[in-house]
Formats: sequence, structure tokens, C-alpha cells
Amino acid sequence: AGGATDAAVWERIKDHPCYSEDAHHDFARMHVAVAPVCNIQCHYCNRKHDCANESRPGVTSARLTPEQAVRRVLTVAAQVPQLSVVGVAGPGDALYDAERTLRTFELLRAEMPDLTLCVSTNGLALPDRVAALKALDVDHVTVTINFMDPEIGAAIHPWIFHDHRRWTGREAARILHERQMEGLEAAVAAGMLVKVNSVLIPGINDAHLIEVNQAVRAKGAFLHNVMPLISDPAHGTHFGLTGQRGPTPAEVHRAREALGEDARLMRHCRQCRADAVGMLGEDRCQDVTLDPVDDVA
Ligand code: CLF
Ligand code: SF4
Repeated sequence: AGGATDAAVWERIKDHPCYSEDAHHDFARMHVAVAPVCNIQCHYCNRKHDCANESRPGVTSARLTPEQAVRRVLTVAAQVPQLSVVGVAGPGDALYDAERTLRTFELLRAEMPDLTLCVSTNGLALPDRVAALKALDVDHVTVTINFMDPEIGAAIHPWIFHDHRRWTGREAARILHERQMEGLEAAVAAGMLVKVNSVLIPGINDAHLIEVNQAVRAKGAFLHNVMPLISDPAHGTHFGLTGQRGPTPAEVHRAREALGEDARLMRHCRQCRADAVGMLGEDRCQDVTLDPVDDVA
């Protein structure tokens, strides 16, 4: 993925199945669901389910403590030799409840120093967390950015919780936008490889994604992943209940093509669950045995 890549960058992506399209045939990633709470509301999210930053709505996952997460990673690593990346991608926002995410990374760093650590966030808390992530050598950060224009943002994200209070409408979207841009810039400045995920929502941000793409590339995003909205009334999301449809495969294709040759697109995303394990596209390795996790933290 990503056009011309110099040797130093290649070293950093060659075993990351999301950042390198080649790597996804040979390497596996695993998500640990240690982040239960979120600081924003997305109209495609049902809080009972996984974060659609990185995951398909409609499937719940057990929430793990950092210690349980590490045990689970060690169990999987013993059975999946291709495991190269462990990410935190929900079920809420990985950086809002940062204590748990950072503790998980810290424990993993100590147990498996060669592991690549990865995190996915809506970006609201990112400016405050870049230094801590950097200190733990977290090299891969994904930010979900669905809009530049707060008018459009307000149609996707009805409220945020920031600075000890709740914000709604355009004001909420404006703050979210500013924090996303600030976080993206700070992560790039810290030398991290930043991927941007955008959820393609027909009639809402489809024509707008070109602006998103140009802005995030200008700020140094390494990859842009345009993901189709998955909308189903059964998921109980706002978009599902109001009949907002997801794009057809042809619409996804057109939207990506419209971004042009230099868009630095990721095209092999599988919209993983927050507790996904294994090679991309195999939601779980059938041959992995996991301890049951009954005690929800
Ligand atoms: Fe996970 Fe995301 Fe890291 Fe990959 S998934 S936190 S960058 S290790 Fe990958 Fe899954 Fe797509 Fe995400 S295929 S949803 S892009
Ligand atoms: Fe849901 Fe993720 Fe949006 Fe939070 S950021 S509301 S968990 S989709």
C-alpha cells in the first residue's frame, strides 16, 4: 500500500497486515477489547457493540482488563506464529479510557518486546495521548475522520464529551474536528505512522471525502482507508433506525477512484471487530483456543 515507500518506512510496515497490503497474507493481528467507554457519539454506533472506528457494528465482545488482555495475547501468540501486531480498537474509544489502553501496552511491551503496537481512536483525546503512546513505542495510530466541515460532522456525530461537559451539534463537530487535526499533526510530528479511516455515508459525506483526503494527506497521514457504512436496523444504530443506507460496492469504488491516483488508499480493510484475532479476513483463527473471559471489567 501507499506508493513509493522508502526502506526505513518499509521496515516499519512490512509485518503490519493493515499498513502493508503484502503483509496481510503473511502476518496476523489481534485486537484486545480493553477500552469500554467512549467520549463521542457516532450515528453509526451502538454502544452495546464494538467501535465502528475499526469494527463491524452488531457484534459484542467481552471487555478485558489489561492483565486479561495480556494473558490472551500470550495464549494466541503461542498458537499463531504469524501474530505480529496487537491493537486496541474498542469497543469504545481506546484513548478516552487511556489508562487501560496504556497499561495494556506497557505490559505487552515488557512481555513481548518485538510486538508492533497499534491503536485506533476517534481522535478527540489524541492530542493529550501522543507523548504517552510515543513513550511506549506505539508506532501505528489510526484516527477516524469523517468530515472537515462541522455542518457535515454534526450529521454524523451528534455530541461529544470534552473538557468536563457535553457539547452538541456544530459546536461539538467543530471541537472534534480541531482535536482530530491537532492529534493527527502531533502524531505525525512524533514520527508515528498515522492511518485515517473515513466511514463513507451516502448523501452525507460521500462528496466530501475528497476534502478529507486532501487535508489528511497534507498533514502527513500515511494511509487513508475509506470504509463503507454498514447499516442495518437490527444493529439499533441511529443510521440503522432512520434508514440511512450503506454504499453499494460500486459507490465505494467510485468514491475511492474520485480521490485520485495519489490518494494513498488502503484497499484491503476487513472492518474488524474490536476483539478480532488472526489473519485479516479470517475473523478468528479456528484453531486458536481462548480462555473464556467471564468477569467483565
Ligand atoms: Fe487493528 Fe486497525 Fe491496527 Fe489494523 S485493524 S487497530 S490498523 S491492527 Fe486493519 Fe481491521 Fe481494517 Fe482496522 S483490517 S479494520 S484497518
Ligand atoms: Fe461508537 Fe466508536 Fe463512535 Fe465511540 S467512536 S461512538 S465507540 S463508533
